[in-house]
Amino acid sequence: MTTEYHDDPEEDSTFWNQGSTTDGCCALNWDPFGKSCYFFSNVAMTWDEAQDWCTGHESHLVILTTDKEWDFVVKHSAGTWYWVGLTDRTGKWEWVNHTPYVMDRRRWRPGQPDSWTGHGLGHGDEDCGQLHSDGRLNDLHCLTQLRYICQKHS
Ligand SMILES: [Ca+2]
Repeated sequence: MTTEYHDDPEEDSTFWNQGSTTDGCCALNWDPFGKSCYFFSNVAMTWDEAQDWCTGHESHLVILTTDKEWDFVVKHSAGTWYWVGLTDRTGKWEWVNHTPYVMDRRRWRPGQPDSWTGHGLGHGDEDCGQLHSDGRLNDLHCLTQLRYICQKHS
């Protein structure tokens, strides 16, 4: 006797909803949240190399706008340092899509950003934004090798 599995509409809808329509579909190793997919890297590289990697994968270094996005990313990044898509190389902090960053002190570690120059990494101060292990921001020299978070709009 054959099963009626394939004729059961509930089974079908369960199957189709597994990707979750509100979260969209994400590639393997990319995590869905809201209308985006996020990639938390396991390897470390400079800020520019990280942004190039993201761009090569149809994404960009993560842009954090809403409290919900912050909560999601901080939860997934806890305990590790990651590059995010924030830099003040042009003289003012902005996101990688060139939208201005509105300074929000509660998102930064105490005393940061400090544009520190004692990093020993050569020319310049700290111009690139990093999510610290405590979920708050710090500025680091862009040549520092860190893991990174890419964001892709699904
Ligand atoms: Ca700093």
